[in-house]
Amino acid sequence: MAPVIFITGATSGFGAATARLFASNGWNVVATGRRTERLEKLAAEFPGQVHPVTMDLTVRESIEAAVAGLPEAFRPITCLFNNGGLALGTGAIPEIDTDQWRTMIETNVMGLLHTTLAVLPLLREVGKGASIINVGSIAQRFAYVGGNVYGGTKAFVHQFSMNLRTDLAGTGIRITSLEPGHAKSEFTAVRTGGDFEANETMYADNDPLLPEDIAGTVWWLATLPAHVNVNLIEIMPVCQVPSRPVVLKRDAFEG
Ligand code: NDP
Ligand code: 8X3
Repeated sequence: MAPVIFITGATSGFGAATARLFASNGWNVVATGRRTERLEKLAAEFPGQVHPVTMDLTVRESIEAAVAGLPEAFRPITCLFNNGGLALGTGAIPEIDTDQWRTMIETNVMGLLHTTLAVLPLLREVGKGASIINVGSIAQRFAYVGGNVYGGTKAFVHQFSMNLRTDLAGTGIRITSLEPGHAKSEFTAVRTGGDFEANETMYADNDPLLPEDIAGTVWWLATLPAHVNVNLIEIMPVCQVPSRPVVLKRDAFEG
């Protein structure tokens, strides 16, 4: 039977590129997300190889139903790509919307947890060589104005990945926290509430990571020899440069 990758957020960006790469290389793909039409289009590109499932990460029952309903050929899950997620809003505290905070936490944190729990029994059946790849972000380590809760959810992903390795010791399942920087997808359109022009501008005069770069990294991770675990990968485009913390002048302080 073909190995299977279970992908959250397969309707766009990293998830869609990863689905295409794995399906092109003979894997069976469980492609999940809320936008059913996009999933069906993806499935039509690879007849019989992509199982599209409409699934909302913020609804636990939706995740459990997706896993329970998997056809036999899509049950030996060798890789779980916990990728679905989002940032909402760019405001600094306190200029924020707490509903956006809740959505980010329910999606990036609770959605990832519930998916992991639901898929775990199938990963354990595969055992040695199986892997979980969790998408964090450089926002978990590098602070920026407006990154507040988004960065917090990704810090959760980082530490949860490390803790999960400890809990699953002896199962043979590898776990990686994959932490990308500036990458072109629909991320900025979602963050700005649907501003696709802002999305284009963000990447117009620079060379960001592309979804295919992330897909290639996921492929490398999933196909490493079974005894190798990469704990974390922080990956940026060459055009993105880490910088040191800022120092405020005295007159920048209130009062
Ligand atoms: P996209 O917006 O292009 O893709 C996000 C995916 O997440 C979509 O497929 C979307 O599917 C899915 N998703 C969002 N909310 C839900 C939900 N409630 N239920 C199910 N699926 C959901 O962005 P990216 O490809 O860039 O994002 C993928 C991951 O990478 C995210 O976790 C993001 O935080 C992270 N990331 C992105 C970076 C970037 O610069 N682009 C850098 C570092 C990390 P649908 O809307 O159909 O449900
Ligand atoms: C997305 C990267 O730095 O725009 O996770 O938040 S960043």
